[in-house]
Amino acid sequence: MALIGNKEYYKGIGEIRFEGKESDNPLAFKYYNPEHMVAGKTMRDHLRFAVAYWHTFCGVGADPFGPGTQNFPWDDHSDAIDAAKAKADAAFEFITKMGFDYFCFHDYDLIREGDSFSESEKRLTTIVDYIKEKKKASGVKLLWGTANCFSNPRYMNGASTNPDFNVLARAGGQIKLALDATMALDGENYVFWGGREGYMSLLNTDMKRELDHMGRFLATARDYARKQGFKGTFFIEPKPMEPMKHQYDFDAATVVGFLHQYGLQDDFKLNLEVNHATLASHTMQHEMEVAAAHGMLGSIDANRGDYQNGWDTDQFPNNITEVTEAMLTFLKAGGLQGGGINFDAKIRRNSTDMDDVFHAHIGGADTFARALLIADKIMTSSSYNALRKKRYQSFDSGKGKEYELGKLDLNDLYEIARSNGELELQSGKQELFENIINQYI
Ligand code: XLS
Ligand code: NI
Ligand code: NI
Repeated sequence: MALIGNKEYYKGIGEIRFEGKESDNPLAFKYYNPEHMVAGKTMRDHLRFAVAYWHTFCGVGADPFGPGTQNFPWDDHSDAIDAAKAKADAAFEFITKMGFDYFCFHDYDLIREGDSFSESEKRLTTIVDYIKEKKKASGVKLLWGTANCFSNPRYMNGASTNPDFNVLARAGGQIKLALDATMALDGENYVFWGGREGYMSLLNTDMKRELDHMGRFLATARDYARKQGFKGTFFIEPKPMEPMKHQYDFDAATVVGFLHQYGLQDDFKLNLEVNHATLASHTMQHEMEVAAAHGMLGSIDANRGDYQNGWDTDQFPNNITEVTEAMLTFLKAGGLQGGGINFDAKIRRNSTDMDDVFHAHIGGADTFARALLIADKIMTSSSYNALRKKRYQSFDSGKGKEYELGKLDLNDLYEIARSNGELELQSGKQELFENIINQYI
């Protein structure tokens, strides 16, 4: 294995390999077999797993009731650059051992922000150069980069939607640097998650003006990156709330409308996150269907919520029914457009061993792999597709077909209604559909 730094952080753990579901080795994949062909592609090419830098190498488990519980050896360095390099060594060791192809980052996951804008810029350049080398040596790629425009107190009233223009400009400066870093690392996409783009109270908010500012801001960022030759896709990651009471990128349908309103629809697609879907009172499958219906199913942030709690718990995925339903939509849509499956998930605060994060990613990858296999079986061997198609068969020929082609007006419908008389009820057969999913699991 290609370790660049000489220190090994995840001691005693080798490369995680596929051993099949009969294996009792906890540090092996049971379902994720990267080279296995499903629906014309390898699992690796379908799923394009990515590790989220922020949770896996930065998140120490702090919560509102207590400090972190993880003791990351790379955090021991007092010098920001030493700490960032050590963290990058650990990150690339982990990603390589997992056998994943991708990672994702926020600018200040890579290195601590400096005391001034120009100090931060200097630090970012230094660590990007270092990571460039790590990428080259390991073959690990960047699925997407993004900027953290939500943690620093200066963004407490928003970044591109801040009522103070100078804060908006500061965010613009930061995003320019984050785009530069993403392009320097051959990032395949760039994400905007509007963490504080929303409001705490409408009483002090001019919503229309803030939306206009956000639309213009995204266009400005796009124009800059395109001018530098960036060919990748921009993703918006919807989330309805948290940290704000209300976030403008509420859900997939809201964002699709917003992108069209501001002329961004040709450059932007969606990065959908399971726990954000559930916070918006949707299923992940719903969000994916909406995105796919508009040709905007770009990428996935994989995790799960807790159905008894109402916040973004970001747990690793393990709900096979939920993920299977999502993978049905995934296959129907022909996969993701440019993106991959990023584990935007964190281990629990009381998971404190260095191997816990391996168990977490193995479980997440196996859940997606297993769901992909099941969904493919459902699509190819069950009556699922035929049953679904049959519900719409009245549109396949005759008057239904004419209607779809736009050939009937309201008077035509009136005539058909009159001559039909009363209609027989057509069952939706939901329980049968549910049983098919269960049968193939
Ligand atoms: C937070 C978001 C965040 C984005 C990237 O809820 O999921 O982690 O994925 O800024
Ligand atoms: Ni996310
Ligand atoms: Ni999230």
